Amino acid sequence: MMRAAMARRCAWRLLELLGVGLVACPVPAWAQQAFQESAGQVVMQAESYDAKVPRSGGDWTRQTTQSGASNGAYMAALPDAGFTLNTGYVTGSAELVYNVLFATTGTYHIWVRGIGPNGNGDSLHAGMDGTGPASADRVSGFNTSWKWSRSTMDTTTATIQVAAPGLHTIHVWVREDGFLFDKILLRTSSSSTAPSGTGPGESPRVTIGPPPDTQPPTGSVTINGGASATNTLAVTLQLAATDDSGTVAQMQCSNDGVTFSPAEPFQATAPWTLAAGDGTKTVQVRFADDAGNWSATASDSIMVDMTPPTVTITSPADGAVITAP
Ligand SMILES: [Ca+2]
Ligand SMILES: [Ca+2]
Ligand SMILES: [Ca+2]
Repeated sequence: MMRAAMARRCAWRLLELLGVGLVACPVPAWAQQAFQESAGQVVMQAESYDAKVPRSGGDWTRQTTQSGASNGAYMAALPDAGFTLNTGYVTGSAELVYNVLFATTGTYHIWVRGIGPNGNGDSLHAGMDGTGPASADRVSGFNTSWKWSRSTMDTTTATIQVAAPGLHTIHVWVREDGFLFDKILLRTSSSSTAPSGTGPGESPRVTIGPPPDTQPPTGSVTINGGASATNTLAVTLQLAATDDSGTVAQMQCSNDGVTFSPAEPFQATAPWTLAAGDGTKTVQVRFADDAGNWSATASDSIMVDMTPPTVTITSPADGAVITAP
């Protein structure tokens, strides 16, 4: 799986290097790889993005011509055609996405290394989990040589809140085209001392499996193909169930909804014995996926009538003597 993911990343990079008009890398429902935050810090090369989304005619383009970039490469907001977007950038500006596995929660200070070639190309927006909070927008304070900045055009420095550990996405959007974005560093330290030079090395990447399956299957049961009545307690159950991410592995049946049969492998049809006696009988069934999540019960009912009809002759009356005409 990891090799496939790496191959896919490489294929995207190759397309980009070949100058093919790169389409948005699909953002997976769960990330296969992520940068690993540790000790309250995570560092990403701008060019090590996990996904890239061009918007409004602009895009982030990998370049190597400007000397002094960390890792020899950076992402340029191009074309430099006078684009500026102060609000609505989440859906209106070209975007870079970084998967990060956070272990440490709290406030992170955002440091960006970049170049603003001119006053109309020296800012960007940052955010987390697909949102652009006001605390991280309008990051600025760059000049015409590589510089780390966490300043914003507002009264505060750039921060985001990581409320829960686990996988999050860090986002960067174009605010002004022409900006050269080299590296991003997030740290819980509020120190005003910028990283020196090209800053610390890029954080390691870790592979993350899919999230655990917590959603039980949903299913249904039909007795004797939906017949309304039967004259025997031996019936056949038709069963159907699906699961969101796993497979339907087991099932249990019950005549009272309290005591269930031992769990058995799921099957589409199964013999079953109804509770003794005539009357309406209900069978309840529940299903489990291969992660052991049991569903709510599904049910079906059938009328049981095992008593043969009684034949009573009312005419001619009992004892009557019929004489041939
Ligand atoms: Ca510009
Ligand atoms: Ca770089
Ligand atoms: Ca499931």
